[in-house]
Amino acid sequence: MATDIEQPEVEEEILDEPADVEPEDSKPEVETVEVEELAVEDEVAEAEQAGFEPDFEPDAAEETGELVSEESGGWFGRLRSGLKRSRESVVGQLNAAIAEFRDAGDEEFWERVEEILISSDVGVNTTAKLVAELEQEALEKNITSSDQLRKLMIEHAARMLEGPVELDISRKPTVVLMVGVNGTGKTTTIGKLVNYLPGEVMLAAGDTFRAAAIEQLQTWGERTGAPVVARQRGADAAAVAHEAVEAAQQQNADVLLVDTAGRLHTKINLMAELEKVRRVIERRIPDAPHEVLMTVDATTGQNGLRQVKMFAESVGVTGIILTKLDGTAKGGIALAIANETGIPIKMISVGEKVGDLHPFDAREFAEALFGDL
Ligand SMILES: Nc1nc2c(ncn2[C@@H]2O[C@H](COP(=O)(O)OP(=O)(O)OP(=O)(O)O)[C@@H](O)[C@H]2O)c(=O)[nH]1
Ligand SMILES: [Mg+2]
Repeated sequence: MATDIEQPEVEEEILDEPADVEPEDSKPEVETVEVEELAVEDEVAEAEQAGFEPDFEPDAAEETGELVSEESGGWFGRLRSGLKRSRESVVGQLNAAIAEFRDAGDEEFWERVEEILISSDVGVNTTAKLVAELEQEALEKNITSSDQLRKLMIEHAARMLEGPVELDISRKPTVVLMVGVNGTGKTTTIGKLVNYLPGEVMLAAGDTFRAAAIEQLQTWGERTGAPVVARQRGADAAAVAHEAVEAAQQQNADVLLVDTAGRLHTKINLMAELEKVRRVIERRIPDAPHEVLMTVDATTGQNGLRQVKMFAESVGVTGIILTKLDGTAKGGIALAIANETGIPIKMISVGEKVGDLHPFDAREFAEALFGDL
């Protein structure tokens, strides 16, 4: 799994506060970093593939015959198709259970619902809360039909998922720091965000660690017309961030999206490096980064919740982007994150293309999870 990719330890010096974040060894290069010519589409695709191990395997979806297509009803259709495997397993089970619902006083029924939700990554705590609320309201309202109960479930789940979804891009420049575990979709999401956001968007190649990471971001820059501030591989990520903020200010950009290297939430030194990137940005613009967005791969299950907690503690996450919802069997992690961290899910990603990034809609998400087939 991508979350298990080993990263060599970061050198000690990276943990030091930069006395001056403008080392002499390499000059900042805006849009002109030395990379091999990647003009040919095939080579571009190759560069994107190189150096990382995507943990979403299209083949897995193909096997189930559930590879989503554009005809499946827009992004909501894609989300539903993506969750279809879960609808056939987890939510399918839920549907079967709900279909037999008659009596809110039936303890066995609620136990069954609990079991199913836990197996859908909703997690023990959040499941307990959700089921207790549902049971109480179902009893109070004397609900006896499956349809009424399903509506109640959707309502409660939607309420749990609701939060401010808007990205705060009111500053000029607005600085957005993109963080997350390896392979969760940071760089791809940044590429998609260029198209999604209004105004002039600039990118910072803050992943100086992984092979081909800089090229991957530059390819997105070429595709979307966004300038990319980059240095050579191995450069100090904080220095890149510093220069990028400066360039965004000088060039009057509306938004600066700062990519970062994927890191395991459990690696203390790598998290410290990220904190340093944040501090350096803050030093240049005191209220920046204005958004710290964290990509969470929806296919990683409950581990996603632990990731969010650790990143939030370390760099203060302002919003979650839940990715790979087209490839997951379990969307319940959204409920766990919303309930247990209070950090809003702001966007979802249902594929690898530019148009696959969408604002999060709590009610629609709840309907996709708990709606009738
Ligand atoms: N199916 C699917 N694939 C996605 C989605 N988002 C990203 N991917 C793919 O996941 C893989 C990893 O995406 P990246 O954007 O490189 O992830 P990252 O977090 O930047 O990875 P590192 O920089 O290595 O930490 C790529 O193959 C992406 O195309 C999504 O919503 N659905
Ligand atoms: Mg990346």
